Parts: sequence; structure tokens; C-alpha cells
Amino acid sequence: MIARFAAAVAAAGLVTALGTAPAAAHTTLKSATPAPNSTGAAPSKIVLTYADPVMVPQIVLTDGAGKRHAAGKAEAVDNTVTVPVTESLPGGRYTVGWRVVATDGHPVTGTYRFTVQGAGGTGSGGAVASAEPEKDDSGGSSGWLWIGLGALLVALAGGGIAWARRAKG
Ligand SMILES: [Cu+2]
Repeated sequence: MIARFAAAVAAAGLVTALGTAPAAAHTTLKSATPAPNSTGAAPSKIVLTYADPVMVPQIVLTDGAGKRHAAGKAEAVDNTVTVPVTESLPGGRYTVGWRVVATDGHPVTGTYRFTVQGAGGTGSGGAVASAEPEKDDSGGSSGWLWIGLGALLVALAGGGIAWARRAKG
């Protein structure tokens, strides 16, 4: 009985590995707001639209100096991921790093850049002032950061199996 069970588990593992064949298309990012490589006003949210339904979204927003900026909890509804930007972004260039899990169980990641016009930025991707007045924020931003990190850990735990499968494939 145990041997048969082990064989079944092994077979399931093989099927999982074969499941990464090209026939199983991963989802792709179709469009985003702010648009990739665009220049404009500071966004109040980031919206990512994928070719297929996605789940377990994770978004990291960093500036040109690599500093993380406060993004709220990412929510996935069907093909769209929405993330509130919980601070007023100073001018400069930003990178959106994203990770989602497609309905086929495969995680997909990517990054893109956009530029915020305004004080502190030249629009040319220049360095953002390192002495940012973080303490002038409402005080809620660090709370959001911790909530975000907690959500990230939960998401990582949930996505761990998918990651492992992908690594095997
Ligand atoms: Cu896939």
C-alpha cells in the first residue's frame, strides 16, 4: 500500500514537471497605469492588467536610489491588480516590481519604470534627494509598510509551493 502510494506521488511529481511544457502558457502583463516609460503626475495607485486572471499579487515600488516607497495592499480581481500608493511620490524615476501567480499555478514576475514629474526630479531619472522628509508623512506610512511586509510574507508562504514546482520544472 505504501509503495503504491509512493509511486502515485512520484507520478504526480512527474506530471507536475511535464506541466511546464510550452503548451502551458504563462500569463503576461498587458498594460499598466502609470504606463511603462511614461512621465506624469504622481499616481495615487498602480493598476496592472494581465492577459489572464491572476492571484497572490505582490508589488514593490522603488525610486531611482533603490529606496522603497509605500504601496498599499495589492488586490487582484480577475485580470487586474490594483495597488494604492500610500504616499505622495516626489519627482523622479520609479521602478514597479511585480509578481503574480497565474491560474495554471505558475508565478510570473516583471518590472517596469515610470517617471514622476515634480519637485525633486528632473524627469531625466536623476537622483532623488536622499534626505526625504519621511517624518512629515501622516505617520500611517510606516504602518502601511508593516502591513505590506506581513502580506508579503503570507503571500510568499502561499506561493512557496508554486515556486518550488517552477524551480523543478
Ligand atoms: Cu504557466
